Amino acid sequence: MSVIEMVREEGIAILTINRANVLNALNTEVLLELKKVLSQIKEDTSIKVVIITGAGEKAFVAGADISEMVKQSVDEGYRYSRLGQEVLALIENLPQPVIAAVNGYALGGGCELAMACDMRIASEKAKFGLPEINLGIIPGFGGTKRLTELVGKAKAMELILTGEMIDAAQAERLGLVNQVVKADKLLETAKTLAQKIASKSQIAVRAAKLAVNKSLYTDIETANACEAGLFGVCFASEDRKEGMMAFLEKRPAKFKN
Ligand code: CO8
Repeated sequence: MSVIEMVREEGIAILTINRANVLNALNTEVLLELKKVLSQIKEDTSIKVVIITGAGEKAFVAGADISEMVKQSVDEGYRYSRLGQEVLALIENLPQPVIAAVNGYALGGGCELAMACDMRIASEKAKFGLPEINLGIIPGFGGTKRLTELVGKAKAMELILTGEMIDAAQAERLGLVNQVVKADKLLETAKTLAQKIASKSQIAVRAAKLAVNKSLYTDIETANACEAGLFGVCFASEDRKEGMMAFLEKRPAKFKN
């Protein structure tokens, strides 16, 4: 059985990281497989939204695979870190929105993976943390930047410097997750969110994701220029005409793209 399982439900692709016996720890095989699957999804316009979750009851992903890392040379560790960063950038830059359905432990590289997704729905059982400091290292898959952006410097510092875990309710209060739900409602909630997004104009959805992402790493003038360009693309679309006509005719819009 593959370490990444993909199930398609209409326009939604559900990816499950499948190494439950080691709490879905990310080894090189998982990262390379994720890279392959995500590269295929990127080109597949029939997939409108992606959900990423972990196999089993206990973990989303409990981090990079420590038993693999312990054997790595400095050079191998560097390349491993760059591979992880590349995969997470692929998620962030995927045209389709990506939802993390966090079913349990999201630690270290697993928390970093969840943070690279556009939204996070967490089960009540989920736990988040960047415990790398306890291993004598620091986050290596972009976590210092993404956590700081999501929760602000002081809390990011506290979590990174103590390595302590927080529960789903604390993660929600910090703005690290969008919503916390009962464990047995997790996938259903993620799918409902995905279906809602999949029902919109996909030109507008992709433009919105790109505009929000670009705004994070640039100044307001550049962000506004980028937004205006993407707004123009939406404005030129058939979906824009349909969306506005449907409003005026008091009926649901039927988007084509
Ligand atoms: N890597 C490898 N194996 C793991 C990992 C992991 N990250 N996490 C759990 N496992 C394995 C355990 O070794 C155990 O295997 P076995 O049954 O063969 O003994 C199995 O999964 C079940 O785990 P536990 O028995 O430990 O389960 P518990 O319920 O007692 O504890 C915890 C659950 C608290 C999640 C615990 O497993 C734990 O602390 N795991 C490690 C968490 C961690 O430190 N994660 C961060 C790793 S470092 C990282 O992610 C860096 C990312 C950037 C890398 C940059 C590259 C250089």
